[in-house]
Amino acid sequence: MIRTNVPEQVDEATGRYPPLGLLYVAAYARAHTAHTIEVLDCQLEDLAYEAIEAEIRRRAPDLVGIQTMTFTLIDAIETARRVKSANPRIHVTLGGPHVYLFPEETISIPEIDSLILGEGEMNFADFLNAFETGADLRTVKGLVYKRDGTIIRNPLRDLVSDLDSLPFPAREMLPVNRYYSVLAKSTPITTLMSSRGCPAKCIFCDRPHLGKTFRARSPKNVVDEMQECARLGIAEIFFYDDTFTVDRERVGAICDLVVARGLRIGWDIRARVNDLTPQLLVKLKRAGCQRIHYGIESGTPEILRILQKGINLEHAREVFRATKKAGITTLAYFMLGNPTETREQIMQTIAYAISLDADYIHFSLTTPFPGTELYKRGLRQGLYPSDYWREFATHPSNDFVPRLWEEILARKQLVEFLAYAYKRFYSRPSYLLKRLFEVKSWSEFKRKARAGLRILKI
Ligand code: B12
Repeated sequence: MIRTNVPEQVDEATGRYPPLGLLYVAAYARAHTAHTIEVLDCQLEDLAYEAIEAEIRRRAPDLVGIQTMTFTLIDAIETARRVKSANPRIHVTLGGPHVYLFPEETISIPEIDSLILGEGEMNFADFLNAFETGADLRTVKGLVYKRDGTIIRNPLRDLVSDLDSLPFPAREMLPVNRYYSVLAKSTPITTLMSSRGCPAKCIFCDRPHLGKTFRARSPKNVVDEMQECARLGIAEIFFYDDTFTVDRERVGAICDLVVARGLRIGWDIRARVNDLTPQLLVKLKRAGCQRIHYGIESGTPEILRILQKGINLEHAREVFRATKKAGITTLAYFMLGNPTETREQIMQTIAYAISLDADYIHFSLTTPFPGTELYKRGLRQGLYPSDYWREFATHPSNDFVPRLWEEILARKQLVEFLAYAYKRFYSRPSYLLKRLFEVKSWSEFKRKARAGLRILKI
């Protein structure tokens, strides 16, 4: 895995979350094909490559599909190599955000036989059937493959318009009770997506494989899945929607239904401060929402404008107050080292972050990801002399280090600011005491103390 610019201590401290994309693909293939489907979470099992190879030999599949983010490309390729070493006749297909961004580069890697671009559920099921019967692969939407040394790229499929029609992710194919998060009050946890796509225009984010158009599942369908999670013994749900709250009415309806069904399960969401009202916050709390992650990103209006975040800092402060008043835990995300950002503006962001009195803060160093407007801006203005993400996708190397936005401050200074920001926030005695009094159980205490100690060592 290439190193992200999040401190190792924060990364490691966070927990283990089920691979939702794979579980969606698996559930659909199980429901719509006659194939035997298995899912292996190598991260959860902490499998070294030798162990992955042994596992492949033991399970002897005909086809292996691997989920690939740009940050996990190296691991995906090494896994593909191990699959081929176990048995060169096993077909290896890759899906996920990276392959959508760099199809030609990825399919050119010798160990990769095919790619599925975009949402994988239907494309993968069609592919499995064509693969088995020897049908013409040209009919499989979203498929990229090689034939006699030529790359063939089939047309893409439209995004799924009725998300309610998809089966729930096949969580029970993995050991449900081993997933946890340092943020959680209880375990096991799971993740859930009640919508796909995000209409916001933030320049640092790109997820074209799921689209910009917001597509939501119905409140009934979402609460049915929450109920299934409760039946599986899951204690807490992390909603991984890009923005859960785009449609306030839908959020209100989900809350009403959770209450009407008497469903008792904890959950958290990711939201934009613009979408929430005090009334909705009270409703969310009543329905079991115990934590809200807000992307604030900067404590200065100038930088927010450049990032096209579309939020107001005074309003954000009010929303934090209202969230707290409703009895919901708050988590705020900030990015340091943005275009045109000066030392003073970074200090302003850190001061603003502390003044919000959030329960948790996540600081990271701005890293332009491939496909984002931010990265394109860096290329346009000559900050990056070459398209290094495409070069990495073409020649993936373990030594690759994602670039930061070093327009004004150099990497070394930015890294120092990041450490300073974490220390300033997390080592305040008032903060530590508050956290200590909130802990409800010995296991929660152990999880949080371990994570806290790691952060203080940054
Ligand atoms: C949850 C999440 C995480 C979790 C992942 C934990 C987990 N196990 O779920 C955590 C918090 C750890 C995380 C971390 C990071 N993440 Co993240 N994350 C997400 C998020 C919000 C949701 C992922 C998800 O569940 N999607 C829902 C499912 C349904 O979609 P999906 O996974 O894409 O799967 C579909 C298709 O891609 C396809 N598919 C996927 N896999 C496969 C496999 C096969 C074989 C097939 C056929 C199809 C297929 O079919 C699926 C169903 O339609 C996405 C944004 C998004 N909306 O997707 C970002 C996203 C994936 N993350 C991203 C990034 C950049 C990161 C970090 C680098 C951030 C950082 N600075 O540290 C780290 C990297 C961590 C690492 N080293 O691996 C980028 C990836 C960009 C890229 N080019 O790869 C995204 C797209 C966000 C963004 N726009 O910037 N992330």
